[in-house]
Amino acid sequence: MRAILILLLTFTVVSANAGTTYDVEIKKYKFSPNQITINPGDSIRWINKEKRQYHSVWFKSIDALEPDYLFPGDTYTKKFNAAGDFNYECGPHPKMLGVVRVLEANTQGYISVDKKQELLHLLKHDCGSCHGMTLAGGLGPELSPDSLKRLSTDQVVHTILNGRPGTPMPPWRQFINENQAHWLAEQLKQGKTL
Ligand code: HEC
Ligand SMILES: [Cu+2]
Repeated sequence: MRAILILLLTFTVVSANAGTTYDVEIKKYKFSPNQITINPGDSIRWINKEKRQYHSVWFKSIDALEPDYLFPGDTYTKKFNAAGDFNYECGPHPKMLGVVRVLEANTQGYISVDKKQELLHLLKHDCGSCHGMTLAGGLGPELSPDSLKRLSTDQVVHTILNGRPGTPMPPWRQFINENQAHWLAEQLKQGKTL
């Protein structure tokens, strides 16, 4: 059971490294979210969710020509390999603005909003498979601010990264780096896991 879990996780993480695609909706003359932070190699897919209105996604600093209009239901996908902040707008409605922030590869110490969401998702689904979906306990103990009071943040980080040998608690070092484990430990200790 543990082997299967690790196998599944390996697959998820490997496919994430090959580039993740994030959706941005176009609705009511707005890009939503209008600011998104991604890693190099990730892609954004814009989806026109309007009932009637067409729009475009135009990176004037990258694309000399405005790309085709997106009619309701149309999508437009763009991959970002270089780090930097890339502003875009809608050709027909220049007040519709957005920005794609592409991080430096291997940025240490900084955890993007999307990565944080990914970690919270992992917490709910993977940690939750043992600790309970609401982290109230299962095969593994409850993970609440109260139950973790007796452990320092560093001890929680240590447990996440190395597991508890001789118990079902597996090490997560392969999937979660030290910064990320630290951030997760803080969320757990503060009960900010939703
Ligand atoms: C395969 C089951 C399993 C999974 C998956 C799992 N845990 Fe655990 N976890 C346990 C068990 C069992 C313990 C209790 C170990 C012991 O007896 O000391 C534990 C203990 C812990 C503790 C120490 C709690 C305490 O009060 O001492 C923390 C913190 C923790 N896990 C966090 C996590 C996080 C974060 C994840 C996901 C990244 C995770 N665990 C995934 C089974 C699991
Ligand atoms: Cu528009």
